[in-house]
Amino acid sequence: MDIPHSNHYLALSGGVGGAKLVLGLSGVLAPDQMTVVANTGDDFEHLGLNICPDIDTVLYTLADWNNKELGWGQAEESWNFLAALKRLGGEDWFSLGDRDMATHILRTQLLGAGASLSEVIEQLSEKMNIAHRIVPMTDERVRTQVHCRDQRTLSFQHYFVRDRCQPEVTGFEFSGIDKALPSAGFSAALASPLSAVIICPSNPFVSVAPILEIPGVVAQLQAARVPVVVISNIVGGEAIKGPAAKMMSELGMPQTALGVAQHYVEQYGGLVKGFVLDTADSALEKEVNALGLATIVTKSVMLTLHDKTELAKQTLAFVSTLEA
Ligand code: FO1
Repeated sequence: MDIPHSNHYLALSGGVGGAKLVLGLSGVLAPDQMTVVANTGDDFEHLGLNICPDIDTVLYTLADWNNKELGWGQAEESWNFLAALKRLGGEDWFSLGDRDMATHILRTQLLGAGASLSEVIEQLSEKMNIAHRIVPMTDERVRTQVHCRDQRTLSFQHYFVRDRCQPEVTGFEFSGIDKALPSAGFSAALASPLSAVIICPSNPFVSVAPILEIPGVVAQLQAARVPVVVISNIVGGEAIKGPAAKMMSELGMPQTALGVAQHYVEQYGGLVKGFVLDTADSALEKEVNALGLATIVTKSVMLTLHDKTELAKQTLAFVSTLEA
């Protein structure tokens, strides 16, 4: 697949599914052809540490350090710290592995010394021999809050890990987002000629929305007439991983790839031009087209590295046909 060297792509990523496609794209695009923008709405302060799950999932995945069983944290992990913390009565609901702890401690130390999150990621990427550019959506503090039917508002990790996604959701809020600016790397990519924005198969509500809803981002993409494509995170009525389908049901939306397409059209107007459906959802293609979206139908469930690079190639070929 020959991609003009001057092409540059923005990949928006959150969670495990996003990182998988980012890995596929990194196998097809040269480092200077892609900027990966990671969601930071999942971030939180825990045990005095700055934890950045979606950044770490992308870092570990591109470094091939990731724990393939869990989807998060590091491979070959041990849990001695966590067991010792539990023995002393510390909070052990959020599992921090011994190797993973090094990332959190170093990041907390660097941030405490005045480094930006972008600078921390650059330093970690360099140590992990990651050539492709990963930037946070913002260097400011943005935190996803989950509004629940029982009137509680939960921080994301309390909802997702401590309460195991059990509470019924009624909506989301991204505290701090109205004052947040795109990170320098994100801004630079938005200001440069972009071939496309690839919204990786992540949860639209809590992984993609925080990135797109940073003030000015959607407007800048629309003004620059950049083709934007979404790879559906719902396949055959299910989320590959995580609570997206459950959230859709609780929000009164159809838990289908069509429901995802409708959400993007309703939420972001004409921003999204293309939608990638899995072969399991080929019957929905005409209805997605009726929303004004171009489509391809392909294998989008990524189990092997080959699956990831194939989906990356299909997506890149697809976006080259899209008119912004
Ligand atoms: N997810 C869990 O379901 N349980 C955990 O104990 C857990 C620990 C954890 C530690 C570090 C890290 O980077 C991620 C971790 N995650 C855990 C995943 C995390 O909740 C992410 O926010 C999700 O991957 C969704 O993006």
